[in-house]
Amino acid sequence: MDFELLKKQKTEEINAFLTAFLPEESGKEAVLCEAMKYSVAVGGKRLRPMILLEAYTMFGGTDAAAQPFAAALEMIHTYSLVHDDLPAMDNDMYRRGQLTTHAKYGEALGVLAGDGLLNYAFEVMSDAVCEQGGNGAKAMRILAKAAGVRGMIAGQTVDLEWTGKPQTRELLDYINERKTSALLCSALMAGAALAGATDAELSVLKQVGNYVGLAFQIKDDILDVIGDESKLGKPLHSDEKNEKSTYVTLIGIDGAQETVREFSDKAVELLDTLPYRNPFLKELLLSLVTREY
Ligand code: GRG
Repeated sequence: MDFELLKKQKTEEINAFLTAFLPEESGKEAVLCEAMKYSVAVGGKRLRPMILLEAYTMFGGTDAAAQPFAAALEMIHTYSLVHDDLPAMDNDMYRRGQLTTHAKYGEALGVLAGDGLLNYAFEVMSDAVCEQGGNGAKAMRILAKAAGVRGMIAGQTVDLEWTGKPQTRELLDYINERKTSALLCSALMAGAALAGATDAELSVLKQVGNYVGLAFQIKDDILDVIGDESKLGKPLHSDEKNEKSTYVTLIGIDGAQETVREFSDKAVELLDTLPYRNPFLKELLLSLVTREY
């Protein structure tokens, strides 16, 4: 089947189980569940859950055991976007073509919906660990560390601290490896771990994810300058507005494009050293370089 069609079908499958894992809008806290659902349902490419599920398949997984972890990862990713959009951080009003959560529900619910998504992700994963056993605890540990204080939250902290100040490439890589690569690495690693991959294989996937994440972030920075707002679903020039250094400000658009290609080639080269194949996953990782949103 054609790659784009297959991707669309897989996205729809993810959307269906993701919605099913979210808390029902009931009780006096219904508005919290509504804001959580809104944050997730407004769109998104579902890349991280898709990568997790594809890594699971690549290493021999055949059942639905990876779904709670894929859903939890998208909840964690969504919480990070919801909090990143808050007035205290980037203060953005639009994302995924819709009002951001705080713009629609107010700042307090923006904070709480993000908190809710992060916490619920761990409820969903710990339920799966208790009910399914297997390698679930290992997968949950991988995801927790990637999202945590030495991972994504560290990247965001250092990013905010250095906003408005000139950055070196080394510092930018430090930020990008944590803010962006960490979750993408964890998607590959958690999926593979659930299917029983060895620590040596997980270490290769970590390097693959790192390159994919760096390429993905630099592409994001390029799109923020020369992308199409209607495709991106958010205004351009947010990095300029927030006085952020990026690969584009450091080495220009052409240099940044070249670096995206270089990192993406390295990712695929490393993926090919593994003894298993998943052509869809490979194409998905390659497609991140040419993406327009
Ligand atoms: C608030 C702890 C905390 C972290 C926030 C995710 C993040 C860190 C900031 C958002 C801004 C940003 C540039 C993040 C880097 C990762 C990235 C490019 C996210 C967007 O991911 P996509 O393109 O988004 O997969 P969709 O909407 O498709 O899910």
